[in-house]
Amino acid sequence: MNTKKDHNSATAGMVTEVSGASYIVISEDGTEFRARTFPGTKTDNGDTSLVAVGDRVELKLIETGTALFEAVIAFVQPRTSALTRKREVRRNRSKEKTQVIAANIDQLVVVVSAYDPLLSTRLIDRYLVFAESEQLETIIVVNKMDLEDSPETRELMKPYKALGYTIFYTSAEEQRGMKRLKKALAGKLSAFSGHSGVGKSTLINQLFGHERLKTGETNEKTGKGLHTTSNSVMLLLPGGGYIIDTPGIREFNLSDITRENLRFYFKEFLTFMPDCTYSSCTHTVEPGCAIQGAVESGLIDSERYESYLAIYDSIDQQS
Ligand SMILES: Nc1nc2c(ncn2[C@@H]2O[C@H](COP(=O)(O)OP(=O)(O)OP(=O)(O)O)[C@@H](O)[C@H]2O)c(=O)[nH]1
Ligand SMILES: [Mg+2]
Ligand SMILES: [Zn+2]
Repeated sequence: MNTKKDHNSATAGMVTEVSGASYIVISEDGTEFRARTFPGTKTDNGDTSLVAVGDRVELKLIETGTALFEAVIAFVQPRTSALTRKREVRRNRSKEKTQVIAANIDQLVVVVSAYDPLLSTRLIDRYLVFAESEQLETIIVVNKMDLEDSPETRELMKPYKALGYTIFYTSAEEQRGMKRLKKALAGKLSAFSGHSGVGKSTLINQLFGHERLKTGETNEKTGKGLHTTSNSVMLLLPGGGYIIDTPGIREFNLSDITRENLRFYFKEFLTFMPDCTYSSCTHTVEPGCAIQGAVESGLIDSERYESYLAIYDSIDQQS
């Protein structure tokens, strides 16, 4: 058992759970603390969430006794990355605030299913654009392979393999491919994301070998209502590494992706772009476009290019 540190001593840790203004912080030696912020909490992270799941923080421990909190957060370390979403400011509905869903993520795990819902490469491409724009490492998990293990499924994934993305074929139902996935998650902070129903929660429960997501919502230690309204939880994997189940991409803040910078997030475009006739080429309709040329000669996958056009069209020109 871990013993609590001395009164008033400082310690460092990572936020694994957020519930309103209270946080669970796990210290480097594995001790869990209930913590809160206070007016003196310092950060250089700008005008976003003060504290988010995944944040590395410095704690100042306080006298516990019967108090609900065991520590205050003195300092929030600068974030290496932040998955964010836009939220209306409650008192001023026309205003939006950037809310951090998860900080310091090492990799995005894009989960799709081979069947039910049908595998959509358009959706994969949207996730990859987002991951590239955030400079996140990405792995793709094709789940429910027990339902549809056809050559077509692997054929659809070929362009992604060629682009260097790691792909795992799994069946959470039949526990296939789980060992390799577990290995890829070890020692990292990973965010799971994907369409509803693809099996994210089932996969995560399989990784734990028991139903962890439900128990994650109620804290075994305190047994208090503190965690019932929790909206994101980071789970420590038995083999090391943390995972977080995030909302789908519709919830993500994509406002940094514009018609002008979208081209850079299709990484196979980069080598061809300098050869376009017009330096301002949007790679949509221009004559002498090297991207369109590469698509025609099969050097760029035509489905990927279709995704580029679809995302391009979907981006509001004003934003
Ligand atoms: N056949 C089969 N069914 C699966 C597999 N993985 C999950 N399912 C089923 O798919 C359904 C959805 O799974 P969830 O794990 O809840 O999906 P999710 O991605 O967490 O969905 P949201 O929480 O809505 O985003 C459940 O009925 C699961 O039992 C699998 O590998 N094979
Ligand atoms: Mg789920
Ligand atoms: Zn072009």
